[in-house]
Amino acid sequence: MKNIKKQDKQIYQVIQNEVQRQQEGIELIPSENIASPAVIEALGTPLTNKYSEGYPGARYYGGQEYIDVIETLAIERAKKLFGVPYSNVQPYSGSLANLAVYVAICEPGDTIMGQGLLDGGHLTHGWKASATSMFYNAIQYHVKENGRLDFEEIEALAKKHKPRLIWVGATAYVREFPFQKFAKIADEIGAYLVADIAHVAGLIVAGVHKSPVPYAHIITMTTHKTLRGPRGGMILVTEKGLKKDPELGKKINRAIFPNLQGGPHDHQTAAIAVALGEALKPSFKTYGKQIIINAKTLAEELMNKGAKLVSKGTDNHMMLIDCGIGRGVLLEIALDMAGITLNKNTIPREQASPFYPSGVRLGTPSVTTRGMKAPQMRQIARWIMQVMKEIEKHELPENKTERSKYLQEFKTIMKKNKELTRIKQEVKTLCKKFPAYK
Ligand code: DSN
Repeated sequence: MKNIKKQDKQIYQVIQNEVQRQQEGIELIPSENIASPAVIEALGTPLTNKYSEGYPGARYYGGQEYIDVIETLAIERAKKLFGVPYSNVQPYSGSLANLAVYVAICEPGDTIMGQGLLDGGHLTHGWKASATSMFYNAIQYHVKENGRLDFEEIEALAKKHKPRLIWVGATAYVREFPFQKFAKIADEIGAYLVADIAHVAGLIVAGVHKSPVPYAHIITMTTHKTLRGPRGGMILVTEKGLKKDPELGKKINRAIFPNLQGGPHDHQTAAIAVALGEALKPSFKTYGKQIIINAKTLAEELMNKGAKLVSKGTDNHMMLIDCGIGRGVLLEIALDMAGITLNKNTIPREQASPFYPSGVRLGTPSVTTRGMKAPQMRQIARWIMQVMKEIEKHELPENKTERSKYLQEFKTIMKKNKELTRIKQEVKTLCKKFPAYK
């Protein structure tokens, strides 16, 4: 970063601080990962200077001879990796990929169905705060008390409301998605089944979770979660999708550009191509397997030590700890002070609110990338439980107006907590042995 250092010391210093934070801390946010140096290099190239509205071979501006090669490589690698006939690698991120699906296959006002946000679903699957529920008639399905999808409800809702589109996929769901079961319901009512595999794409590529390709018509994902690429999104159309509508690929292309986006981010496309190249290597399968081994080990150890896990474990890369009503935020803050990052999250049947929820969400994609295995997972579980003990006596005020001030005071108290300072030092020592970047 010699040029930033010379030209803009302020930004240089903050970037350095953030890189140091990533190096010295344990990242457990399950939607985050550590992109490879090659991916980061591709992001920092002059490809960012180019405008390329359109698609390879059919652009609106000149000078595309190399950009076309890059985007074609990304498209072909995505098709090969997932075994599909069609891919679009231009979505700026997952939300835009999902919005493009609506634009491609629905009319405004159509009925759609997705997993509710408080039950682990994504905003763009029709949650009330998302534009998707303003433009479409969104029906939300839920999970049962045990945290598993409620198929009786899903089937009943599908038959009653006959949605045009059914989403399968989530941001906070710890079990494997039974794509086949969803397909049976969707096929019966003639709905499009769209699998949003943002969280589990890397697990599917590694072969440790079943692929939705035989069952879904369309598949969307982000490229930066378990897939370990740069930030970005992708849309795939399956053979099943093309059978339902041979124009589906073209409709998706049109929905991304010109309906929703302008010029693609070519530096991002190059970085996605690099990441897909990495995911095509056999070593990525080993990585995906290890993510799950690590998650199961971490979950077991947390439960052995008394933590209450939603659904009593995990099938994937993440888990949800039920911390008690409204207590998730306290654990997030205290762990931050100990150099361990995760996020507060709602749990099924949430009794608090999304802003002060009862759970935390954590996962293993990043720590697995760093090379950590079972012994480190057990150590992380011990640290989490120690931090939980430190916050035992603290309570979020019931009066909502007092909460923000209380949390400021709580942060100050936690900053001075000797146990947290000690853990932070131990975390740093462990992280040195498993560098995020060498
Ligand atoms: N923000 C993502 C996550 O953390 O899961 C979902 O879009």
